[in-house]
Amino acid sequence: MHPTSRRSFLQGISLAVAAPALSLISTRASAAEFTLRYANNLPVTHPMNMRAKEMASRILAESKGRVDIQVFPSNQLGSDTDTLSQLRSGAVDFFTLSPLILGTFVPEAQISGIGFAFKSYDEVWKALDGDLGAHVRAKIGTTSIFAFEKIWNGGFRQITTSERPVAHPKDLKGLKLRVPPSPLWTSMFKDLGTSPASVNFAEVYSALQTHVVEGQENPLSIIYTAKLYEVQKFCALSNHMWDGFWFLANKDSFSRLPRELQKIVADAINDAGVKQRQDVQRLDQTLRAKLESAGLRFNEIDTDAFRKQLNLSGFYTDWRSKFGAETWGLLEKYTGTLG
Ligand code: X2X
Repeated sequence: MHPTSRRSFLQGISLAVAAPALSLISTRASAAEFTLRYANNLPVTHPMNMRAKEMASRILAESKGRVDIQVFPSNQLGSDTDTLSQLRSGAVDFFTLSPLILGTFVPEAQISGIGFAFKSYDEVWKALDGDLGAHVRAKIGTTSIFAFEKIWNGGFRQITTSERPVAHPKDLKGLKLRVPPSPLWTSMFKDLGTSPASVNFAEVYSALQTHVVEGQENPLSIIYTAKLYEVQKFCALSNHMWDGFWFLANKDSFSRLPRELQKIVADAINDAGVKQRQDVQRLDQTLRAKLESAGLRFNEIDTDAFRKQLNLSGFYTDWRSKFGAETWGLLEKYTGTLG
């Protein structure tokens, strides 16, 4: 195809379709000895992708052009569920995924998502850089994939809705709420009284826009960069759970790199993750004002009532017995007694 006609052809189709085509063009142009594909679910403007871009440049420079990490944002290679399968088979080399969605493959990974467990980022990083994170990474490492040491930041999650504000568990009764595909998410929001629907992130904007669901929950940095405020009216500052992204790799793909290149890649990924944590933390503090001026209305919640509801429903006792005393104990080592 002639370059000009290709361009006008691309203009005629949606960006979501055009973007992978453009990325594939750059794959073919790569002169590197090792070309590896990194997929994620977030928009290019999110700190995850800004740091990933910087990380890929560093890897290209430090490897003297031998390793080219190609970044595919916004679920260009498929939904999270699809991409996890591709990562397991090696069709995708790297993927950042919520520990809770990874829970569909490695159940123990969900432990960091227990509702109202972490009270601060300080607690989160101590636990995930400490024994809790090591325990989860060891479980992941028994499969065809592994997680790099430093988990990336999703953030503390907040509930948004289109029809009514949420301040108390009674406001959630019967609410059609989108949750990511993960047993823990569904269980928690069932226990909080909603009617949860598992929807991959790739479909969330349109599910909200067409009112297939009435609400969703995500950190402010994602509500902002994915423009969810365009299709939601209210935001409850619930901080009901912290979520992150394990930076995952397919073991066979990674082991094809010579040792010295493995080190360059791992160091750059972990360093980028630590910087990305701070970026998201900073955004958490500034985005409320921006979202308010975009029309989103904020309120606080009655946190004790939410915790009480989860206690009464048996959420903590059920999940404690599912995870077992060892894994649960590693969480409580950092959060104090839960439930
Ligand atoms: O799917 C979501 O809501 C997101 C983007 O926060 C996750 O990756 C879990």
